[in-house]
Parts: sequence; C-alpha cells; structure tokens
Amino acid sequence: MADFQTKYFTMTESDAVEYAKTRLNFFDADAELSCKEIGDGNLNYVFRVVDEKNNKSIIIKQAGPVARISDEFKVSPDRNRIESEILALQNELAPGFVPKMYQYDPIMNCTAMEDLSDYEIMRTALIKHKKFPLFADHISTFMVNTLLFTSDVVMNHKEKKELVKKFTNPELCEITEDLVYTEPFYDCPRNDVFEGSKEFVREYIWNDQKLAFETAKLKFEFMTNAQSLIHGDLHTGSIFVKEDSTKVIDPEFAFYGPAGYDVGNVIANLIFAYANGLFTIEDENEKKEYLSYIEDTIRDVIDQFTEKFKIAWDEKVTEQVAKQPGFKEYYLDSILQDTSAVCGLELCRRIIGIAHVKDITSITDADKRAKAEKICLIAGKTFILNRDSIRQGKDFVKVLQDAIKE
Ligand code: SR1
Ligand code: MG
Repeated sequence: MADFQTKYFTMTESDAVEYAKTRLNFFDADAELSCKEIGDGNLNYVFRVVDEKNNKSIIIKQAGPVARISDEFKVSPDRNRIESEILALQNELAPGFVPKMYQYDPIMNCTAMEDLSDYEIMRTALIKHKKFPLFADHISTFMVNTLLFTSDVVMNHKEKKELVKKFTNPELCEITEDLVYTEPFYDCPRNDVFEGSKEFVREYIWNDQKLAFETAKLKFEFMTNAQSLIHGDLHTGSIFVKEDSTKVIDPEFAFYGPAGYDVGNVIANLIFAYANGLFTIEDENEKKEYLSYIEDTIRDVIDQFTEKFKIAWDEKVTEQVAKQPGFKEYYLDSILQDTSAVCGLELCRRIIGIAHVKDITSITDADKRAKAEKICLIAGKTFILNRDSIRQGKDFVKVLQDAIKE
C-alpha cells in the first residue's frame, strides 16, 4: 500500500488508482477504477482515472521533479501549488473558462480536477483541421478578464502586490527567459533546428544583429513588467475545445508579467495551425476554407480582445490617473505592441529551440516542412521588428499573408 501522506514520489498508473480511492472523496464506494497516463506536455504527468461502472472520471495532474522533455530542467514540484491556486483565481475572474478544481495535495504535488474528455486539445483538433467558430469570443473574454482584472488599473495596489509575491515563479520564468527570449536567437547547443531549415536560420535569424538587440529589450520587458497575472504558456496545447465551449488549462507558468505575452502566444499558435493547413490539406477548396477560418480567428481574437478590453476598462478601472483621457489607448497600445513581439518570439522559438509544436513536426514531407518553418520565421521576425505598427487584427493577418508571398 503506497504512503501518500508523508513523502512525495512520482506516481504510476496503479498508484493513481489507489490515490483516487484513498485520498479523493470523488468516486462511489462500489467504483471499479482504471487509469491511463495521458500527459503529452513537456513537464507533467496526467492521470485519467475512470469508473466505468458509474460513468465517472477525474484527472490527477502530478508535477515531477524534472521536466518530461529533458531532465536538464529541474523544476520544483511546488509549481503544482501555483497551478491549483491560479485555477481557483481564474475561475473567479473568468467563470466557466477553466476546469473545476477538486483538491490540491501539497505532499504528492498533485491536483485533482474535472475530466474534460468530452473536449479535445485544441492543437490536436486544429491539426485535424477542425473549426471552432466561438473560440475567438471565448479566449478574448478569458484574456480580458484575467489580464485586465489583475492589473494595477483595476486592483487595489497593495492587494495586487500580494498576488505578485504569491505568484513569483522564478524557475518557470527562467525556462521562458532561456527558451523563448535567449536561445533561439543564437547558435545555442540546446537548440534543435530541422536540417532543412538550418541554413535559413543561420542567415536570417542568427546573423541579424538588429533582431538580437530587439529580443534583448523584450527579454527585459518580460522580466520587469509586472503588469498582469498572466497564464504564461497560453498555446493551443494549453486549451481544451469543443464546439460550444473553451477551457484553459496548465497555468503553471503563471506570474505577474506583460499582458501581451498571453495574447501573442494565442496568435502565434494559430499561425502554426495555419502553416499546417497550408502544407497538409490536399483539397484546394477545403484548404481555402480552413485557412480563411484561421485568418478570421486571428483577426477576431485581436479585435475582440481590444473591444472587450475597452468596455471592461470603462466599467472596472479604479486607478484615478488611469481615467485621464488617452491613457486607456496608451495602455492598450503597449499591450498590442507586446502581443506582436511575443507572437514573433513564439513563432521563432518553436521552430529553432528545444520545444517544437506538432503542427509543424507532423508535416512529413521535408520540403514542405522547411517551407512552413520559413513562413513562421519570416512572420516571426516581422512581428518582432515591426511591433510598433502592428495593432489591429488585419495587421496580424497581413504579416502572415506577406510572409507566404516571400
Ligand atoms: C522545459 S518546458 C518546454 C516548454 O514546454 C512548456 O509548455 C513551455 O512552453 C516551455 O517553454
Ligand atoms: Mg503546459
């Protein structure tokens, strides 16, 4: 019988069944439990425990002592605490957009939460070229609520600073500082560049002094701008979707950082889906329809975020000086500028760095994959260098369309 109460260890599937039976007050007494580890992220273990008899199921997410992607990343399992506390807070700020959280266990560093198995991970669904017409509406609401409502313009400043302390997240931030803001922009040994893209990366990215300088500025913006309680890893693998509902998961990278970090991540990952569709859909009509759906979604995420942000600002702002004419526009402008920059960083780092995305790696034809990567890199660099002038949804779409033409 495993001891879950005195010492942390990483669970197996059978441990997770025993844990569910003995530590969770969720299943019925006559439950017949089975379990599968279903995690496919870079960091954690995700156990789905099912009681077929009574048709109930739950997710137990456990943080291991090292990242799954590589044991080079030693990250404290306490990140599971951050994740469970953030989920509870996000549920208050944006009800219905995160899974229900049942129990956090500080010894086993695991959280029991709602099983979303009637949903699909958005990246997986997009690789199948499925469409989610309500996604832009849902994610823009989630981002406005979680980003604006945790900022100094809305919150009491002392309470906000308490949250800054509570969600200081140095280890996970270090991963982002290295993997997003540093390594992709020089020939770092940890990078993992696809053979067919090596020459282009060297010439177009590593040989560009201006780009290196701009990414240095952006790294310091990420490290010092405690603007909002951001999700910190809002890619399409952190989002569950079904036709009429969207749930954001995996907020373990959360901390007080630039609000545009989340918006930029969403847009970049829609662009990966676009690149996948462009090179894998054979039927021309189907391709056209899918690509125009992604373009519309990119445009709508930005424009609906902007619109909802302005409305929420007028309703919720409490900081006196933020009510001065023009300040709302100035503040939003800087978020959109960061959005463009982060979108560019994410596009580059998922191609060059250690953590790739399936949208691109699943393109089996080497020539097509190299073309898809080139588009991401051209768009990525443009988003970074031209961030001063990219503001509206149509500007984001245009960068993508121009990158395809190059
Ligand atoms: C070592 S973790 C690599 C990446 O996976 C996570 O989802 C984050 O995006 C991180 O950068
Ligand atoms: Mg994750």
